[in-house]
Amino acid sequence: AAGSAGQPRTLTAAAFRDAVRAKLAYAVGKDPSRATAKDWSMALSLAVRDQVVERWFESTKASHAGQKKHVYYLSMEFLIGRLLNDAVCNLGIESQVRSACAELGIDYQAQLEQESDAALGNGGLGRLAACFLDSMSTLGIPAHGYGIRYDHGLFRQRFHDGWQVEEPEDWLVSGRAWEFERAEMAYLVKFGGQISFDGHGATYWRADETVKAVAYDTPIAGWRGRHVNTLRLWASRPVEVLDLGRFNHGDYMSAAEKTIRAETISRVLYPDDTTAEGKELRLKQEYFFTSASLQDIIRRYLEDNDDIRKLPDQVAIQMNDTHPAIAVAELMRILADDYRLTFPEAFEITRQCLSYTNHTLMPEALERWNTNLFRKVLPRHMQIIEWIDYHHLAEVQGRNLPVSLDAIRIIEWGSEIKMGSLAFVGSRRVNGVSALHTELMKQTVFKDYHVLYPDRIVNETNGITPRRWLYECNPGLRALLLEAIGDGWVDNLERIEEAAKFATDASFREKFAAAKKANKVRLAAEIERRIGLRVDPSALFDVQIKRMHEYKRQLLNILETIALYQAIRRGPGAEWTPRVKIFGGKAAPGYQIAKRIIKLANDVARVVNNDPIIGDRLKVAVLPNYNVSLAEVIIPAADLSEQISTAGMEASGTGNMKLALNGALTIGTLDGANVEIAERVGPDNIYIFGLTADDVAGLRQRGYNPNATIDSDPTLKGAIDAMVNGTFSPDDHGRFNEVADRLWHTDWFLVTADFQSYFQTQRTVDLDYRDKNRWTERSILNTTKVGWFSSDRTIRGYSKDVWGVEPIF
Ligand code: 26Q
Repeated sequence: AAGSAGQPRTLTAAAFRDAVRAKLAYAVGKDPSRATAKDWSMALSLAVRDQVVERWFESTKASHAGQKKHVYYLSMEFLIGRLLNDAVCNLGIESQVRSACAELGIDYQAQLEQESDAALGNGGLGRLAACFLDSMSTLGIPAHGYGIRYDHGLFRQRFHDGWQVEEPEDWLVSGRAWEFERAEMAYLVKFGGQISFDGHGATYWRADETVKAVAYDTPIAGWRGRHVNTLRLWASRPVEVLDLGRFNHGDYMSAAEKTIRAETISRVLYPDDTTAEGKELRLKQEYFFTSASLQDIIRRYLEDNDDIRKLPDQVAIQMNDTHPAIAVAELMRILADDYRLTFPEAFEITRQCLSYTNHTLMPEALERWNTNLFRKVLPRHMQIIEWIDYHHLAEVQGRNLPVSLDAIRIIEWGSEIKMGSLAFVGSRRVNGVSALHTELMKQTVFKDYHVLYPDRIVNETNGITPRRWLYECNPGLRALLLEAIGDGWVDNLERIEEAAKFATDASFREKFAAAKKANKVRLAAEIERRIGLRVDPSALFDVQIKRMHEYKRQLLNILETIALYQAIRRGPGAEWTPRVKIFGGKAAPGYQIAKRIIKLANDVARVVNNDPIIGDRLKVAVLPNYNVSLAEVIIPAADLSEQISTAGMEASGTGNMKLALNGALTIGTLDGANVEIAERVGPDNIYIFGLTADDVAGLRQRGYNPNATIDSDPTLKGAIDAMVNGTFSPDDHGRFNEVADRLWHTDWFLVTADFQSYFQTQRTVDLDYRDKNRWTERSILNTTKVGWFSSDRTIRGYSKDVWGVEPIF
C-alpha cells in the first residue's frame, strides 16, 4: 500500500502471512513441509524487508529533493546485532507479524533467535555507531553510515577449562536477509607505488596495488518507519576476477593469489580495543573504507551540484575516533590532485567538512603510525600530511601563543604520525563523549590544541536508542509504560519522567517488580541453558557486562566476590542478601592479563558455586560470548549495574545508561557518564564510591604505594591471599601470582585504593535490597530519570553543534 512518509500504512496479518509464504517458496525455494527454522526465519525477514524498502525509496527521494545537508558517519565498527525484531518494532507491525506466525504455525521468538548477531564491532564505540544510525533515521536526518563488511566479525568466545578460547565468527554463513549487494557501486582503492609530478601542476600516483570496494547496503528504519537511512558497508574485491595467464600455465594457486590478497582487506575485524598496534593490514583497512566512502560522497554530491568548493554546504562527515582519520589527507588529495584545487583551498574545504569524535585518553590506545610504513602504503598521503604539519606549525609560530610547538606536531620525531593530532587539525569540531571526558581532553591530550582553537572542542554526551534498549528488549516494562503514560516516550525519551510519579504508587510498583522478576526468570533460564548453573530469580542480580580491561576493574568486583565468599563462610548463619554475580565480556586475544582475570572469575565461580556452605547466598555466573543479543536478555534482568572503572579512564560508558533505563541501580565511580547519571537520578538512587578523577591524578602524581593499603585491610588482604594460596586454583597455586604481584607493586588502576570503599558500599546495597518496596521505588526512579540519555538527544546535539543540520522531525 502506498502512503507518504509519516503516514501509517495498513498491513493485514493475512496479507503478511501470504507474503511470508511467497518468500519461502520463491526467494528461499522451499516447500513449507521441508522448510527448516532458518528457512522460515529468512522468509520472515525478507517479507519484513519489503516493508522497509518502500519507505527507503521514499526517504532517498525526499533527501535528494530537499537538498538538505547530508551526514556521513564513518566508522570502522557497527555493532548492530540482530535486525528482525528491530525492524518489526520500528515499523509498528508486531501484532500482524505475530498473528501471521501463529497462523503459519511458527514461533516468532524462535525465528528471532535464528538470525545471526552482526558483531561488526568490539564494544561501546561500535554499538554507539549503531544507536546513532537508529536515531538519525528516527529524527529524519538524511545520513549514511559507512564501514567495512567484514567476512568475520568479533570472534566467538568459549571457555575451555575456564580459559578464554577464540573461535572465528561467521555471521554470513547462512545468508543475510538485510543487505543488498550493489555490484555497480564500486570504487578503486590504491596502495603503495610512486608519486610523480608532470611539471604543469598535475600529480600522478602510480600505485603498485589496486583493489575494488563493492558496496553492500542495509536499510535502517527509524521509529514508525517515517525515515529510512542506509548503512553502506564496503567489501574488498580484486580488480580482475582471475589471472588467466597464470591459470593457463597450470599455476592454479598463484592465479588465485591476487584475489585472496585483495579480499584479505575486508576479511576480519581487529579484535583489539586495547593497544593501537601499527599493523599494515589495519592501515589498509582504514584507508580502504575511508577512500571508498569519500569517493562515494563526492559522486553523490556531484549528482546534484557542480561546484566542488561548496561541498561543505551539503556534506558533514563524522570520524568515529581516529580510525578514519586518513580522511583528512584523502579528501585533500582528491580535491587537490583530482579537482586541481590548491593545497590551502583543499585544506579549508576539508576542515569545513570533517569532524572527529574522541573515545579514549589512554596513551596506548591512541593511534600512531610509523612514517616508513605509512609512506610505503600511502606515499601521496605522507606528502600531504607533511604539508599540513609544516604549514600548521608555521601558522602557529606566527601567532606567538603559549603552546609547546613539539606538542602540536602531527609527525613526532619525524618518525610517528599521531592520528589524533591529524584528526584535530583537519576538523571543524572535535568532541568528547561525556562531560568529564571532554573536560579531561581539554586538560590533557589536547591541551595545547585547545589553547589554539578554544571553540573546537565540544561535548556530546553519549546516548542509547530506547527502541532497542527498552521497547524491544524489555516487553514487560514496555507494556507497563504504555499502559501508564502512552507511547510518547519511545521517540521522546525524556517523557518517560511522566511515570516517575508512580514510584510511590503501590499497584504500579507491584507491576514494575513483576516485570523485573519475569525478566530475571528469563535470564535464570538462559544461565542454566548456557552454563548449567541454577540461580534463584529472587536473589539480587549484580551485573558487570563489558569488554575485559584492567581499567574497567572486573578484578575489583572479583576480589569483592572473594571477600564476600569468605565472610559468608565465616558466618553462614548471619542474614545474607542472596546475590548472583553475573559477568560477561571478551578479552582481546593478545591481552594476557585480561584473559587471566577471566580464568580467575571462572575459578572463583567453580569454587563458590560448589561450596555447600554457601548455597544460594552467593552464585557466580560467568557467561561466555557476551554480545548484543545476550545483552538484550541480561540488561532487563539486572538489579545492580557495575560501573566501577578507575575514575578518569572510562570515556563515557553506555552500558551504564542501558542498565539504568531498565531499572538497575548503579554502583559506580565518578567516571565518564556516571557523573551525569548521578546528577539525574539523584544521590539516593545510585551508589557512588571511591576516588574521583582528581584524586586519581593526585595519587598517581605523588606515587601510590599499595602495600600499606593491603596490609591495613584484612578483608582485602584475605581476598588477595586466597587468590595466591590456591583456594581457587588447587591444580596450580601460582596461577594468579602475577595478578597479585601487580596489586602489591604498582596497582596502576588503583584497585586496592578503592577496595574498602567499594566493599562497604556493597554491604549497604545488601541492606537496602532487603527492603523490596523501597528498592523498587528507586528502580522506577532510575528508569524514569534517565530519559536524557537517549541517543536521539545526542544526535540533536551533533546536528546543532557539529554538523549544522536540521532534523526533519
Ligand atoms: C585501534 C587500532 C587498531 C586496532 C583496534 C583499535 C580500536 C578498536 C576499537 C581501538 C578502540 C576501539 C574501541 C573503543 C571503544 O569502544 N571505546 C568506548 O567508546 C564508548 C563510546 O563512546 C565509550 O562509551 C567507552 O567509554 C569507550 O571505552
